[in-house]
Amino acid sequence: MNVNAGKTRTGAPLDVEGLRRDFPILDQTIYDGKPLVYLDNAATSQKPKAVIEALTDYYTRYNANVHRALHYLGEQATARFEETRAKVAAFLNAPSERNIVFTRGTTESINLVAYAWGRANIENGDVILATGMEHHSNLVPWQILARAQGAELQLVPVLEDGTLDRDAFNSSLSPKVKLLAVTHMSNVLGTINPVKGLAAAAHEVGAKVLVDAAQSVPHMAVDVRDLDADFMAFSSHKMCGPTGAGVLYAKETLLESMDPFMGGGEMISRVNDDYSTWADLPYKFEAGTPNIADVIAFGVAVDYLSGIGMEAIHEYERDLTAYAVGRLEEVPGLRVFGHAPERGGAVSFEIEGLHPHDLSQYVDQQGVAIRAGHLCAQPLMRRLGVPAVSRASVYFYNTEREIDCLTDALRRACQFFGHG
Ligand code: C6P
Repeated sequence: MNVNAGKTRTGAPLDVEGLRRDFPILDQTIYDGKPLVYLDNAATSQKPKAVIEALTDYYTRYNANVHRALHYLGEQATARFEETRAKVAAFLNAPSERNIVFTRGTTESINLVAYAWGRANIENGDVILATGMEHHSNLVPWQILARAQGAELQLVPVLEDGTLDRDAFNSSLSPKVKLLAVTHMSNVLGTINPVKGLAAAAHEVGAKVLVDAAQSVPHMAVDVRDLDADFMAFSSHKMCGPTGAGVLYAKETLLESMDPFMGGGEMISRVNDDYSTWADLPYKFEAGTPNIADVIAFGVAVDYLSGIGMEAIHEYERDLTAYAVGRLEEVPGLRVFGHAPERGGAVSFEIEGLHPHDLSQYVDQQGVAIRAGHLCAQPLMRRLGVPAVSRASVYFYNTEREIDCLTDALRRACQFFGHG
């Protein structure tokens, strides 16, 4: 297994040990001296020193509100804040910074679309098409919208191998479908959905397409123009940035046509006694003081990932994930959920007869952090026939040695609980 297949921009293999040194948190032992193995990256990634320092730097050198202060500090803060917008636009190959709205994260971005676009565009009898592998964040806002507007929410089924049922998708398409809301990469199955093809088919019947990119943008090169997404949502904290910052990308014509999501300071052009006019894009959708420090540090995270190269990260993780699936399946009684040919590094599994919470607590005692639960995907859990799963999820700083630690810990868990 060649886990060094990921190549950086210079063509050199990914220097994983070097990259790990950028992450102070990884260099520690926990409990009675166990080296920390962090395999819960789909929940949130760790942060490199440069990102942590950017936060301190903002608060120690140029803390000020943005877009309003005419003093030195305010100008510094505004410039750095807006630099992140330009970096994010370039990272996604978006046409301009006007397409980039800062939010608190994926969940808020999707809710923004559900309220500001959905309430004006979804009518009684319309269909919203989502899939059976959506995170609750890309499902519950559509349930609320469908109920409010008298629309129908349909879910494209998931096949046994963890891919979408393409035939069912095709036969669900009709002019009644006004929105396709689809995850780019499943946080449970790891499946990478063929979003470009799905979007093209949805566009043919006149639907708009929202891509939940919470798990894809951190791990692979994503080009919004190539995918032809109308809306795309993702979070900073899963891509080496701080929590509390995220992005809604949207096509400019759509943002122009939409009313604001929230009213308040910053999002207005003129406020009369009884009505107001709105600020230019994207500020129309950024009411109130934004999360300045975290957005600035998010820009540093984007630089950090760009410096490594998203293709290199994706390739490295593809090999590491294949290694992880192989090693996990050697554990007696263990079943991995999802074997899509195109997949990312979220690997969910069960060991027959062992509760995922007991399992994750046991491996935690061995120094290995994984996640257990329904992973905010209860409809998918029902489809898989389980109440919960265990999940290991990798990032570019994880190694084969850490996967071995996980599998050793799982084997010990089996012995401890009297299995195998
Ligand atoms: N999934 C996980 O452990 P927020 O919380 O807004 O940053 O992201 C929500 C979200 C939306 N879509 C997908 C596909 C996601 O994976 C997540 C977050 C975490 O799987 C926390 S439940």
